[in-house]
Amino acid sequence: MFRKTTLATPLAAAAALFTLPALACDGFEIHDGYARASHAMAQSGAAFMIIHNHGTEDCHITGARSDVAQRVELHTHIEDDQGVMRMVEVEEGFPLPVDGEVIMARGGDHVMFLGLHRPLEQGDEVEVTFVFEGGAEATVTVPVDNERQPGAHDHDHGHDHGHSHD
Ligand SMILES: [Cu+2]
Repeated sequence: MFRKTTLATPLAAAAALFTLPALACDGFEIHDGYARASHAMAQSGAAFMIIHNHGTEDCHITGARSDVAQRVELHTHIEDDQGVMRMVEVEEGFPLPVDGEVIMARGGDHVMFLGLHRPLEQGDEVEVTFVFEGGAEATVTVPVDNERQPGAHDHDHGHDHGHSHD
């Protein structure tokens, strides 16, 4: 008789770091991740973060999922014919080349939660799993911060990779 061992989730200890299986894409780092509801009682929400690729492979985010919502899509904003900014799904996903980054921010690229299973309450945490071309996946946990102002945590992204992250 063999007893199956279950690996403890490594996510608990490393909320802000990706954990990856040994597939092609590796070496990601995120900054300034957070999620928010579209408004109080909203059925939708979004997550924002900056993802750096410190690995050795060009990667491409092709999708995302989360247990917080029925559907998770990669979105961006485009200006329509009337000059109104609208959200659209980015079906081709976001490229993430070596030493490159994806900036998901208010008014731009973001992870969209459609059909929330539970309200995104201040202080909660949300897990988002990104799926990469080739099948690699990376899960990140971000805090819910409905009070964050657009751009409040923007900082100069001069590729100063010497700083530390906690
Ligand atoms: Cu959206």
